[in-house]
Amino acid sequence: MSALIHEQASDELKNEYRKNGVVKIEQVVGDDWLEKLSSVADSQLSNPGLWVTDTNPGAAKDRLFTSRYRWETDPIINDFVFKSGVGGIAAALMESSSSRFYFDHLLIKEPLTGNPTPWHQDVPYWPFLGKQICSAWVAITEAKVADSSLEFVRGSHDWGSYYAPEAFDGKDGWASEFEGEKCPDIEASRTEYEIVGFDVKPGDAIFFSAWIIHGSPGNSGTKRRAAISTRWLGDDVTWFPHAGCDPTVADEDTTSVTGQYPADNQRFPLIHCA
Ligand SMILES: O=C(O)CCC(=O)C(=O)O
Repeated sequence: MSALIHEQASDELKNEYRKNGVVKIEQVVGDDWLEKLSSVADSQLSNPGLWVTDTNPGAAKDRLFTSRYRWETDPIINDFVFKSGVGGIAAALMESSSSRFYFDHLLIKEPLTGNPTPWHQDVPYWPFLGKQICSAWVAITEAKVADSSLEFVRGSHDWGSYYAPEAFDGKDGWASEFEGEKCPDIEASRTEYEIVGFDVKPGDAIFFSAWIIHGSPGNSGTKRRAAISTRWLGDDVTWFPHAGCDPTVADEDTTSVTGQYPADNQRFPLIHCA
């Protein structure tokens, strides 16, 4: 099934997204995309790009690997961003007339990876403000909550919180320049929160607000867990560079002006417009 079929997300899905901050949509992309995305995962693991986190370079086990911002140079990722249709679904769920693209994020956990993805909110990592910011996390492989899939604190996108970003590999990187409140230790007090997780099959997508608290365990399974998250900006978004945010696109790289809508077609291309 093609993502274009979902472009006008149903009212039910929009309501669920508005209320919970997250929805899963099955079979958003088909085998043609999955084959290409798997080949990108393989080639990134052996020949990583510029913006990489890698806890165990070269290893086939116990390795958390992420690679960001490949869309400008990798033709498969570029095609996926412009042609897969996920940007249209993102706009529909955010109830935005448009979506601009921010960046792509390949996320791989090899078998028996210890590193969890820490519980976090995305928006403090990024140089934007606005309620209409979301991710489309597309599963390239199967993933189960028990082993490696994503979990969310339902409704936390509406808490009005803005918690400090934390590096996925636990190291002191750019995120540590942020000064602010830490995300509560959700893992230590799971019963105090309404946690919802999603088992996924290859091609399923989880769309979630950049404000929702989410995380994942390592990978206790025996197979690779791989996904690609693409990041989408809606009508109400403004440019907000700040200390501790992702340096892939910094203030000097864009024509965007602080406090204004980021109409920079080079850096943040308009992918969907009603
Ligand atoms: O795949 C993961 O474990 C983390 C994904 C995530 O945090 C994101 O896409 O924002």
